[in-house]
Amino acid sequence: MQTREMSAAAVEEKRVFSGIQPSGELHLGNYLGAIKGWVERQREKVNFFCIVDLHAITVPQDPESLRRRTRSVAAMLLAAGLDPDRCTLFIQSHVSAHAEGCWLLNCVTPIGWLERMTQFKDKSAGQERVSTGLLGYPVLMAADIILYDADEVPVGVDQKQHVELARDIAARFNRLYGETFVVPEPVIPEVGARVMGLNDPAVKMSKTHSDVRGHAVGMLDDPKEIERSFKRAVTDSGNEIAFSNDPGKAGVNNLLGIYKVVTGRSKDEVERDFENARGYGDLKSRVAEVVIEELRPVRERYRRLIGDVAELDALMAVGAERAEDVSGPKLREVKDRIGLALPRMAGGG
Ligand code: ATP
Ligand code: LTN
Repeated sequence: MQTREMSAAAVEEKRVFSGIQPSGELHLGNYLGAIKGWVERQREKVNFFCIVDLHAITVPQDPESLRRRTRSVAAMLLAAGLDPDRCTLFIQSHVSAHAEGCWLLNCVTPIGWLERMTQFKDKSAGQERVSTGLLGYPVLMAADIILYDADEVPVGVDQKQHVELARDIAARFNRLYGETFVVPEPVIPEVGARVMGLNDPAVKMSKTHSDVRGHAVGMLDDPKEIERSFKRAVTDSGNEIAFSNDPGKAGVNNLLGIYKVVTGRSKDEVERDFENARGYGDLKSRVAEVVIEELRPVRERYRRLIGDVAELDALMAVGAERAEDVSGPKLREVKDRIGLALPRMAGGG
């Protein structure tokens, strides 16, 4: 069981919460920036990982494909190495405390805090209709995190501002109603924090652009496709293979960054690996090779898991129950603090 009561030793352990949207095909950026780190963390911390389908519906979704992708992400996370015996993996909409907690936190969150969020500005720009849910997105995210008293929130750098907002909301609630929530910390991986598009290294690799040819490497792409994507990757007209902050060298920097996270080597070791490389062509095929080998077992496990929907659904049900065991009592505490939780009469009176 993944609760703090698990054992005396676990009491001292940090609690971790993170989430991923079932909003498109997962790509190498999601894998290196988030999922791989989650898999590594589960050895040492108490972890909650959530497939955030309620976040996905802040923008229009086709119901059937949302359902299919939610299962697909569950299978992908398990295939990548999340172990239900070591972490609590669940689907957000299975645990009603998230939506309910979001409402309670909405009522202590100034609207100006939300209007300032860069993701809101980006996603709402140029849209004719923007849902209230899109504005409230970070409040739901704060509920996700603080209902579990999470100490750490591993996210890509693009989500740091949202975790900081969750800190502000937790601190504000604590000030208004007394110590209730742990104030969480964002944890940003050093490299892999931002994997860039292969077609345009100035733009982060993202699900939103993954149908653009050559932009993303899908976690389920077969070796031939992966090789093709890397061959087409945009670089520069030079020939120096080294890490660099020069925007003109962003393509090579991105390729080296990917190689570094996959192999777990240091920057020096990576540069040494390419000392005798024969130009960018060689760099691209060696990066493709390590990515292909990294994703091969994930793809194979995924195929087995997605073939057994009943087993997958059963695993998600177990995750939801465990998540409820933690977030349910917290939600009751919050309602009590606010003055909502009058005892309910037996017999529905
Ligand atoms: P969207 O295009 O819908 O914004 P996304 O591809 O950015 O989606 P999310 O579901 O928002 O993916 O992110 C899931 C996790 O993957 C988050 O922790 C996020 O920071 C991380 N992540 C997403 N894209 C990248 C990337 N290019 N590099 C590193 N990490 C990333
Ligand atoms: N907004 C995040 C997903 C997300 C999340 C969370 C991450 C929803 N709730 C709680 C960490 C903790 C994203 O789009 N990557």
